[in-house]
Amino acid sequence: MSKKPLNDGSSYPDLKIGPNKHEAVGLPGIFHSMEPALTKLGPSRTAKLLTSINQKDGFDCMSCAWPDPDNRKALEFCENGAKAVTWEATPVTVPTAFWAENSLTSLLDKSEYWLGMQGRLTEPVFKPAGSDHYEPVSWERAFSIVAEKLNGLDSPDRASFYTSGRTANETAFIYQLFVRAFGTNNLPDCSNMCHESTGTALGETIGIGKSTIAYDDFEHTDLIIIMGQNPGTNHPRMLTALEDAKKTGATIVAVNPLPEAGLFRYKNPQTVRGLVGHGTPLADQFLQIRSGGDMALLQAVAKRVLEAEDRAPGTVLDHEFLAEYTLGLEELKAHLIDLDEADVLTATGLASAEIDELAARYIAADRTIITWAMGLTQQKKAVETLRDLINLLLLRGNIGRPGAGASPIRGHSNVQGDRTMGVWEQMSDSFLDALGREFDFEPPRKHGTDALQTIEAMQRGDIAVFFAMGGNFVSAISDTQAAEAAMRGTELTVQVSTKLNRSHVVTGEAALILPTLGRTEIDLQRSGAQFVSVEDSVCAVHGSHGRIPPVAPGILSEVAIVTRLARATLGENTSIGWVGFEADYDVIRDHISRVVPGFESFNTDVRRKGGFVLPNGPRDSRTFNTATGKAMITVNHLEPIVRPEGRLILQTLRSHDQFNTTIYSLNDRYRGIKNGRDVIFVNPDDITELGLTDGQRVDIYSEWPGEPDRVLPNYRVVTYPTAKGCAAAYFPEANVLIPLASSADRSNTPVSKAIMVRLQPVVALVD
Ligand SMILES: Nc1nc2c(c(=O)[nH]1)N[C@H]1C(S)=C(S)[C@@H](COP(=O)(O)OP(=O)(O)OC[C@H]3O[C@@H](n4cnc5c(=O)[nH]c(N)nc54)[C@H](O)[C@@H]3O)O[C@H]1N2
Ligand SMILES: Nc1nc2c(c(=O)[nH]1)N[C@H]1C(S)=C(S)[C@@H](COP(=O)(O)OP(=O)(O)OC[C@H]3O[C@@H](n4cnc5c(=O)[nH]c(N)nc54)[C@H](O)[C@@H]3O)O[C@H]1N2
Ligand SMILES: [Mo]
Repeated sequence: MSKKPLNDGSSYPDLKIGPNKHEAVGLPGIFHSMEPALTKLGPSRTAKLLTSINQKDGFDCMSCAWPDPDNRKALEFCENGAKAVTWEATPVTVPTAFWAENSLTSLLDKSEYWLGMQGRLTEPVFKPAGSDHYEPVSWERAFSIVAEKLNGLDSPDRASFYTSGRTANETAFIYQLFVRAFGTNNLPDCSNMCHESTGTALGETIGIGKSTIAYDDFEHTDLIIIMGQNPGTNHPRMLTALEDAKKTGATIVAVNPLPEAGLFRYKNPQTVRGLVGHGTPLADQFLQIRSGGDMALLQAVAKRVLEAEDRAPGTVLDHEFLAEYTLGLEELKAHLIDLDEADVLTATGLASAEIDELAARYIAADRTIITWAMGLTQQKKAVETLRDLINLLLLRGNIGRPGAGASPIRGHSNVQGDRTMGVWEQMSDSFLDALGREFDFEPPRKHGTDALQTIEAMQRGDIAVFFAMGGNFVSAISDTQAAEAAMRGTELTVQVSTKLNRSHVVTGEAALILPTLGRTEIDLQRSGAQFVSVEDSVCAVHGSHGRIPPVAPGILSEVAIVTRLARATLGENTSIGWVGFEADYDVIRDHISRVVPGFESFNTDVRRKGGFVLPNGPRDSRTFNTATGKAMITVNHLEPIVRPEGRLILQTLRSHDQFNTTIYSLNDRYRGIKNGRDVIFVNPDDITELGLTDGQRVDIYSEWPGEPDRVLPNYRVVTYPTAKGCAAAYFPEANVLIPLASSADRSNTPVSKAIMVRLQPVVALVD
């Protein structure tokens, strides 16, 4: 079995633990963000990059899907955006000699951090079956290798085409077109591991799996409830929106097992007060919930809202809204009468008074927004939890009016747009009809495999070719060892990437790496410099224009890679004009305008400063495109997580210095971690109860019925104010602990936030 990156403990001899922080950004934030840029890029390239990020004529920051305000500041980026940009725009490249010098076997021992630090990929490389080395190949040869393999399959369903959410709209559209013209719906994506639960829950309750708010709504709201989200690290520019909301009088409530720095106080580096003062206090109430307890909390608040209405009829519920736009209120009332407060307290770890306070805030607020991210979506009961979240909003008509709404905060910068463009294994018939009409072919109708199903299909030998448009699938998916074994069982793996990662090292029999341009770079085609577009968390679509010259000659854009692969695979005689797509991305946008609703004047709208906002039924007109035409209030059965004696509920999360599987540095500043990642954060009472001590080294075991225990060896116990009974460790390392079978009901997202573990001491005290 191959060695895992970054988890053998001894790789971090300089690990240091300090106190966790209660405030985010300010001077250290800016300093940390400028430092890597200045040292690697030089001042003039840095200035060009940093003044283009998220500007109306610049490129879209690839660090998250947080929207841009209409009124942009001169520097519209955060520390972590600057890290993402400089990581991509580094002038360091992987030299040709690298491939001869480094065998795949030797690269298996390298960490994600090391792999990423080798620099940008600049030439296509091929690993033939039986060889332990990649070797440079021409682009033409690379495409013919893939095309021959694809065309030799006995069914198109034996190939799978993954997408990571950085891919722009134009690329995503022609990529799914190619995949469907080839004949399969096998289009797994990172969203399967991310906000899939959101899409499932919102689709069936309000008819669209997207946010029902606009950026401005933060300025018009009374109450913002932030659930299962760490904006200080993962969406830092959201802190500015929260700060602005505070100024207009909004109250903020945070629900999280961890006291994340950004939830409490924000020192805005764009303001004098933020630079030299104490910053702005954010959360007015912090509910330190147990992992997986949100469904119980949401039901308990809804029950209190209904009880308040009983006490003062006609004053609490939005009766007009409920009568006109929803179905299911009576069933919910009947269901919640039986909600057992003792179950709620066990599941949440909260006191009744804390829940009373939240309910009182919710009832007092005329307008409420609830935002959420992975703390809610990567749970076994994620879909039900989000259905309960929608119930709570519907009770007081908090959807489809200013300052109110449901707001999933997306992860990857264009993960939402990729879905809009058809990257999904289960696109609707109406989309497939429109696609088939536009390009004169019959798209396949059988649903494809999602991310977990792809690994399972590989295990059965059903997938022979795995093609990835970006990302780092073997590292990002759960059950690392099973996933790696499955990937090795394929015949050909192909990665379109900017930089090296684990997925280039754990390959099928044969493997290809196709280097591509990043979003920061100028993309010159026959008709001139091209731009692409992205959709943010609040459904705004805008252009992204590369600003610096490509890091090396000969790297193709993602669009060029798709069109050339399509021509090599499908032949020149298809009715689809691939050559024209590559020459001029406007041609692609014209096709999109006839296939995807909301994009009718795409080429005009995207050229408007700031872009355009897509139509959204619930937000715009309280139109709910569900099976019944109404917003659905639903009944969801609570199944609190039972924690056996001596076990902890482990969540896997991001450090401040990583982007998913990309590790920028070994520090996690807000949580007090320096020079290492092999730490498990545990509540001090649990440390005592388990007979452990702070600083002790433990092996982390996860248990799954009928399977041998999985283990993550040699982690340092760190005393941390997490909720009692809950622990935390970093992903992707901790993915070894999550069984493939552990996935959310119905959305099939890996349960990355609630893994039952036991800790076994390995050595007495170190340091
Ligand atoms: N700098 C940076 N930015 C990023 C990313 C990155 O890796 N680095 N990743 C991008 C991507 S793809 C995504 S999806 C987003 C992710 O953004 P987040 O969802 O903020 O990311 P996580 O680190 O997974 O943090 C999950 C949060 O949920 C909390 N949590 C865990 N379990 C529970 C629970 O049961 N209930 C509640 N209420 N809270 C819980 C955790 O304590 C943590 O604060 O960020 C995007 N932006
Ligand atoms: N245990 C656990 N597992 C998780 C999560 C968790 O919270 N816990 N979070 C899940 C979530 S929310 C997500 S979104 C997934 C992320 O899964 P992925 O999207 O697959 O992973 P990333 O780490 O974002 O991918 C990084 C790689 O993308 C490539 N890349 C970067 N920029 C570009 C570009 O412009 N073009 C191309 N073609 N390639 C590029 C680089 O080679 C880089 O190494 O992970 C999931 N896995
Ligand atoms: Mo994500």
